[in-house]
Amino acid sequence: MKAEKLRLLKEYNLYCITAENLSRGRSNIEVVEKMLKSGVKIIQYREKKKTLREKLLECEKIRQMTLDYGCIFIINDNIEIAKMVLADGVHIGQDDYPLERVRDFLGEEYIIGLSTHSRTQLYDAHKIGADYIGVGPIFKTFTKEDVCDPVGFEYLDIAVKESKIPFVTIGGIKENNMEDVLKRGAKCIAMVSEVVGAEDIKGKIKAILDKLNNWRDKNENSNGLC
Ligand code: TZP
Ligand code: MG
Repeated sequence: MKAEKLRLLKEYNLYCITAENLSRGRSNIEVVEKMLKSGVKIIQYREKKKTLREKLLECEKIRQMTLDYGCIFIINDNIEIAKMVLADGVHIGQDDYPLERVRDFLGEEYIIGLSTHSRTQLYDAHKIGADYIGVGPIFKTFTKEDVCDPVGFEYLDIAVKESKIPFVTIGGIKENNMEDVLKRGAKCIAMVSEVVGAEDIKGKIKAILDKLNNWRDKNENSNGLC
Protein backbone atom coordinates (compact mmCIF):
# COMPACT_ATOMS: atom_id res chain seq x y z
CA MET A 1 0.00 0.00 0.00
CA LYS A 2 1.19 3.45 -0.90
CA ALA A 3 0.61 4.94 2.55
CA GLU A 4 2.88 2.33 4.14
CA LYS A 5 5.59 2.97 1.58
CA LEU A 6 5.35 6.71 2.14
CA ARG A 7 5.83 6.20 5.85
CA LEU A 8 9.44 5.22 5.12
CA LEU A 9 10.01 8.64 3.59
CA LYS A 10 8.67 10.37 6.69
CA GLU A 11 11.03 8.55 9.02
CA TYR A 12 14.77 8.73 9.63
CA ASN A 13 15.95 6.85 6.59
CA LEU A 14 18.70 6.62 4.03
CA TYR A 15 17.51 7.08 0.44
CA CYS A 16 20.17 5.63 -1.88
CA ILE A 17 20.51 6.64 -5.52
CA THR A 18 22.50 4.82 -8.21
CA ALA A 19 25.23 6.39 -10.36
CA GLU A 20 27.25 3.81 -12.23
CA ASN A 21 29.83 6.38 -13.40
CA LEU A 22 30.77 7.03 -9.76
CA SER A 23 30.69 3.41 -8.66
CA ARG A 24 34.41 2.53 -9.03
CA GLY A 25 33.82 0.10 -11.90
CA ARG A 26 30.99 -1.76 -10.17
CA SER A 27 27.70 -2.19 -12.03
CA ASN A 28 24.44 -0.68 -10.84
CA ILE A 29 23.22 -4.20 -10.12
CA GLU A 30 26.25 -5.02 -7.94
CA VAL A 31 25.85 -1.75 -6.07
CA VAL A 32 22.12 -2.23 -5.54
CA GLU A 33 22.76 -5.73 -4.21
CA LYS A 34 25.19 -4.32 -1.64
CA MET A 35 22.68 -1.63 -0.69
CA LEU A 36 19.94 -4.20 -0.17
CA LYS A 37 22.17 -6.54 1.83
CA SER A 38 23.11 -3.60 4.03
CA GLY A 39 19.48 -2.87 4.90
CA VAL A 40 18.65 0.11 2.67
CA LYS A 41 14.87 0.47 2.33
CA ILE A 42 14.57 3.13 -0.40
CA ILE A 43 16.47 2.93 -3.68
CA GLN A 44 16.21 5.23 -6.67
CA TYR A 45 17.52 4.15 -10.06
CA ARG A 46 19.13 7.17 -11.68
CA GLU A 47 21.01 6.61 -14.90
CA LYS A 48 21.51 9.35 -17.46
CA LYS A 49 23.83 7.72 -19.98
CA LYS A 50 22.41 4.32 -20.92
CA THR A 51 19.92 3.43 -23.63
CA LEU A 52 16.27 2.90 -22.75
CA ARG A 53 16.71 -0.79 -23.47
CA GLU A 54 19.64 -1.08 -21.07
CA LYS A 55 17.77 0.86 -18.42
CA LEU A 56 14.69 -1.31 -18.78
CA LEU A 57 16.74 -4.49 -18.34
CA GLU A 58 18.45 -3.13 -15.24
CA CYS A 59 15.20 -1.90 -13.76
CA GLU A 60 13.55 -5.26 -14.33
CA LYS A 61 16.30 -6.90 -12.30
CA ILE A 62 16.27 -4.25 -9.60
CA ARG A 63 12.49 -4.50 -9.31
CA GLN A 64 12.76 -8.18 -8.46
CA MET A 65 15.69 -7.64 -6.10
CA THR A 66 13.95 -4.81 -4.22
CA LEU A 67 10.77 -6.88 -3.85
CA ASP A 68 12.83 -9.72 -2.39
CA TYR A 69 14.21 -7.35 0.26
CA GLY A 70 11.05 -5.31 0.91
CA CYS A 71 12.69 -2.17 -0.41
CA ILE A 72 10.91 0.70 -2.18
CA PHE A 73 11.98 1.16 -5.79
CA ILE A 74 11.77 4.60 -7.37
CA ILE A 75 12.89 5.39 -10.93
CA ASN A 76 14.28 8.76 -11.92
CA ASP A 77 12.81 10.41 -15.06
CA ASN A 78 11.73 7.30 -16.98
CA ILE A 79 8.07 7.10 -16.13
CA GLU A 80 7.35 4.55 -18.86
CA ILE A 81 9.98 2.17 -17.46
CA ALA A 82 8.43 2.61 -14.02
CA LYS A 83 5.12 1.44 -15.45
CA MET A 84 6.65 -1.44 -17.39
CA VAL A 85 8.47 -2.91 -14.40
CA LEU A 86 5.81 -2.00 -11.81
CA ALA A 87 8.18 0.14 -9.74
CA ASP A 88 6.83 1.78 -6.58
CA GLY A 89 7.25 5.26 -7.95
CA VAL A 90 9.13 7.86 -9.93
CA HIS A 91 11.15 10.93 -9.18
CA ILE A 92 10.89 13.91 -11.51
CA GLY A 93 12.41 17.37 -11.70
CA GLN A 94 11.04 20.79 -12.46
CA ASP A 95 11.84 20.44 -16.18
CA ASP A 96 10.43 16.95 -16.63
CA TYR A 97 6.85 16.11 -17.60
CA PRO A 98 4.32 18.05 -15.51
CA LEU A 99 3.37 16.10 -12.41
CA GLU A 100 -0.34 16.09 -13.30
CA ARG A 101 0.46 14.34 -16.58
CA VAL A 102 2.70 11.83 -14.81
CA ARG A 103 -0.14 11.14 -12.36
CA ASP A 104 -2.56 10.58 -15.25
CA PHE A 105 -0.07 8.20 -16.81
CA LEU A 106 0.81 6.21 -13.69
CA GLY A 107 -2.30 6.42 -11.54
CA GLU A 108 -2.82 7.04 -7.83
CA GLU A 109 -0.93 4.03 -6.48
CA TYR A 110 2.45 5.19 -7.73
CA ILE A 111 4.61 7.41 -5.57
CA ILE A 112 5.59 10.61 -7.37
CA GLY A 113 8.47 12.63 -5.97
CA LEU A 114 9.33 16.09 -7.25
CA SER A 115 12.60 18.01 -6.84
CA THR A 116 12.09 21.47 -5.34
CA HIS A 117 14.49 24.32 -4.68
CA SER A 118 12.33 27.09 -3.24
CA ARG A 119 9.26 27.83 -1.13
CA THR A 120 7.23 28.58 -4.27
CA GLN A 121 8.08 25.18 -5.70
CA LEU A 122 7.27 23.55 -2.35
CA TYR A 123 3.75 25.02 -2.31
CA ASP A 124 3.29 24.19 -5.95
CA ALA A 125 4.30 20.57 -5.28
CA HIS A 126 1.63 20.32 -2.57
CA LYS A 127 -1.00 21.81 -4.86
CA ILE A 128 -0.32 19.51 -7.79
CA GLY A 129 -0.28 16.33 -5.71
CA ALA A 130 3.36 15.33 -5.21
CA ASP A 131 3.68 12.48 -2.72
CA TYR A 132 7.05 13.71 -1.51
CA ILE A 133 9.53 16.39 -2.44
CA GLY A 134 13.28 16.52 -2.84
CA VAL A 135 14.82 19.46 -0.98
CA GLY A 136 18.22 20.52 -2.25
CA PRO A 137 20.93 20.70 -3.21
CA ILE A 138 21.80 21.41 0.39
CA PHE A 139 25.55 21.53 -0.24
CA LYS A 140 27.64 21.83 -3.36
CA THR A 141 27.62 18.66 -5.41
CA PHE A 142 29.42 17.51 -8.55
CA THR A 143 27.24 14.44 -9.04
CA LYS A 144 24.48 16.11 -11.04
CA GLU A 145 25.12 17.94 -14.29
CA ASP A 146 23.51 21.38 -14.63
CA VAL A 147 22.66 21.42 -10.96
CA CYS A 148 21.43 24.69 -9.47
CA ASP A 149 23.34 26.51 -6.71
CA PRO A 150 22.98 25.02 -3.24
CA VAL A 151 19.79 26.11 -1.50
CA GLY A 152 21.61 25.77 1.81
CA PHE A 153 19.85 25.61 5.14
CA GLU A 154 17.49 28.46 4.37
CA TYR A 155 15.21 26.39 2.18
CA LEU A 156 15.70 23.30 4.36
CA ASP A 157 14.37 25.27 7.34
CA ILE A 158 11.33 26.27 5.29
CA ALA A 159 10.70 22.65 4.29
CA VAL A 160 11.03 21.47 7.90
CA LYS A 161 8.46 24.00 9.07
CA GLU A 162 6.07 24.16 6.16
CA SER A 163 6.03 20.88 4.26
CA LYS A 164 2.90 18.82 4.82
CA ILE A 165 4.28 15.98 2.72
CA PRO A 166 7.45 13.96 3.32
CA PHE A 167 10.66 15.52 2.08
CA VAL A 168 14.03 14.07 1.23
CA THR A 169 17.14 16.19 1.60
CA ILE A 170 19.75 15.82 -1.11
CA GLY A 171 22.95 17.26 -2.48
CA GLY A 172 26.46 16.93 -1.09
CA ILE A 173 25.32 15.03 2.00
CA LYS A 174 27.98 12.74 3.46
CA GLU A 175 28.51 10.64 6.53
CA ASN A 176 30.54 13.48 8.01
CA ASN A 177 27.99 16.28 7.48
CA MET A 178 24.68 14.40 7.80
CA GLU A 179 24.29 15.47 11.42
CA ASP A 180 24.20 19.12 10.34
CA VAL A 181 21.15 18.28 8.26
CA LEU A 182 19.53 16.15 10.98
CA LYS A 183 20.02 18.95 13.50
CA ARG A 184 17.84 21.20 11.38
CA GLY A 185 15.00 18.70 11.37
CA ALA A 186 15.59 16.58 8.25
CA LYS A 187 14.73 12.91 8.52
CA CYS A 188 15.07 11.19 5.18
CA ILE A 189 18.49 11.75 3.61
CA ALA A 190 19.48 10.98 0.04
CA MET A 191 23.04 10.21 -0.93
CA VAL A 192 24.62 9.35 -4.24
CA SER A 193 28.43 9.63 -4.39
CA GLU A 194 29.00 9.02 -0.70
CA VAL A 195 27.52 5.52 -0.97
CA VAL A 196 28.13 4.33 -4.53
CA GLY A 197 31.66 5.78 -4.53
CA ALA A 198 32.67 4.22 -1.23
CA GLU A 199 35.33 1.56 -1.42
CA ASP A 200 33.44 -0.46 1.17
CA ILE A 201 29.77 0.20 0.44
CA LYS A 202 28.49 -2.07 3.21
CA GLY A 203 30.75 -0.44 5.79
CA LYS A 204 29.73 3.02 4.63
CA ILE A 205 26.00 2.22 4.81
CA LYS A 206 26.41 0.68 8.24
CA ALA A 207 28.13 3.81 9.50
CA ILE A 208 25.39 6.04 8.05
CA LEU A 209 22.54 3.88 9.38
CA ASP A 210 24.19 3.73 12.81
CA LYS A 211 24.32 7.53 12.88
CA LEU A 212 20.70 7.80 11.77
CA ASN A 213 19.53 5.26 14.32
CA ASN A 214 21.47 6.87 17.15
CA TRP A 215 20.05 10.22 16.19
CA ARG A 216 16.52 8.85 16.09
CA ASP A 217 16.87 7.11 19.45
CA LYS A 218 18.28 10.23 21.08
CA ASN A 219 15.66 12.56 19.68
CA GLU A 220 12.53 10.49 19.76
CA ASN A 221 13.27 9.38 23.31
CA SER A 222 13.90 12.90 24.50
CA ASN A 223 10.68 14.06 22.80
CA GLY A 224 8.79 11.37 24.63
CA LEU A 225 7.64 9.92 21.32
CA CYS A 226 8.90 6.40 21.91
N1 TZP B 1 19.53 16.16 -7.20
C1 TZP B 1 19.88 17.26 -6.53
S1 TZP B 1 21.48 17.16 -6.01
C2 TZP B 1 21.68 15.62 -6.69
C3 TZP B 1 20.52 15.23 -7.32
C4 TZP B 1 20.30 13.98 -8.03
C5 TZP B 1 22.95 14.86 -6.64
C6 TZP B 1 23.33 14.50 -5.27
O1 TZP B 1 24.48 13.69 -5.30
P1 TZP B 1 25.51 13.62 -4.10
O2 TZP B 1 26.64 12.79 -4.66
O3 TZP B 1 24.84 12.92 -2.96
O4 TZP B 1 25.93 15.01 -3.79
MG1 MG C 1 14.74 14.50 -14.05
